[in-house]
Amino acid sequence: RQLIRDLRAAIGTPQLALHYQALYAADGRTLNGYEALLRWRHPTRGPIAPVDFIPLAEDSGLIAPLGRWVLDTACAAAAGWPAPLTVAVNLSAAQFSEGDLVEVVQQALAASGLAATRLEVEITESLLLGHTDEVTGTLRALDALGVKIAMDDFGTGYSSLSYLWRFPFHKVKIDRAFTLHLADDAKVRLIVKSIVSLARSLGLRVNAEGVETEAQMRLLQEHGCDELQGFLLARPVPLESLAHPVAADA
Ligand code: G
Ligand code: G
Ligand code: MN
Ligand code: NA
Repeated sequence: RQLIRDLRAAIGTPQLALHYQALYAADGRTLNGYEALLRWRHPTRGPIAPVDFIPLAEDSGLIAPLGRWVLDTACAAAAGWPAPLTVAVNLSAAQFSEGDLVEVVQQALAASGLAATRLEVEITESLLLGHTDEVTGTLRALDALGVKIAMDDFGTGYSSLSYLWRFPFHKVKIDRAFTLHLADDAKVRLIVKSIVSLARSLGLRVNAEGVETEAQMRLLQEHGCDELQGFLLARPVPLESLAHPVAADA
């Protein structure tokens, strides 16, 4: 398809860029780091959302070079931020099937000089479904390097509880569907309370996604979430637009 050819040609050009969305501590002020989010501005079609082109990349084998570019670019960006700010990168299932993901991550870290502990990878529950064996070894190897592993979109997938037990997660990201209904649905508040309590007892940190209102932020703080992310606090922006705190001597 033409779009696949266009995507292949776009890798490494300004058409493809990472935007960065700030992740804040529960106080809503202390910056923890950023999530890198891929953006494609097609020369004639304009912006195309990741949900529309990532599947194309996965089916066409382009996800390997694209995923490598994302990791290289995100690590290089984060190496320019003051420590201990982190960068979170989303991974897709096809990247685990390539078999060389650990090497790709190591190369991105080595080339950028970023400490492994400042890189976080985000994977979804659905990614783990049916891929458990090949993913287990890879996640253990990433964990051994010091890379942090977050479960993205938590609570919307399948069989999430056994995944928390079987894989070396450091963080769960509560899906924004929960945040959306937090203020008007007592059941949702109970679910969030249970997720936080479960994560706590397993030693995991809890991020809440999709924070759009002050009321949501307050409830998430009251429920003991460790990290907040959402348009209320920051939208994803290009690297040049980040206003993170500079090191004291800079
Ligand atoms: O930024 P936006 O809401 O459009 O992202 C939509 C989806 O695309 C999210 O689920 C996000 O995880 C995914 N996504 C964004 N950037 C990347 C990326 O670099 N790699 C992969 N595999 N998924 C991404
Ligand atoms: O699936 P994942 O969590 O990686 O998706 C991240 C996506 O969520 C990004 O595309 C980002 O643009 C989007 N996002 C981040 N914060 C908010 C928010 O407060 N509201 C909504 N609707 N989307 C958000
Ligand atoms: Mn994510
Ligand atoms: Na998510």
